[in-house]
Amino acid sequence: MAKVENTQHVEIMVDGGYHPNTVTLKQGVPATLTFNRISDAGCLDQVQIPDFNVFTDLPLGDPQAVTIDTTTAGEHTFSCGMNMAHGKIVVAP
Ligand SMILES: [Cu+2]
Repeated sequence: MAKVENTQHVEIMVDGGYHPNTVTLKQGVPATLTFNRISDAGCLDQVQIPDFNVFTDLPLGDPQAVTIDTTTAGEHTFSCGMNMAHGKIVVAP
């Protein structure tokens, strides 16, 4: 019997950009992204993921967890509050 992973978790460092800036998640497995802003560089004090109605402030040095709905396969962009720095979430089977 194949091993079943029942959660997935990715940490994204925010330091003037997003590292990594593309995150691949397995469809159907509950997912959490943690945005950890470690630098004051740039204007990344808020992250938005419009497809999931996420608009979260990122206090410096205070990691923020965001739950991602992986029910449906697809691609979703995220960005800073001013839509200047970008990243992408890929939900794939
Ligand atoms: Cu910005």
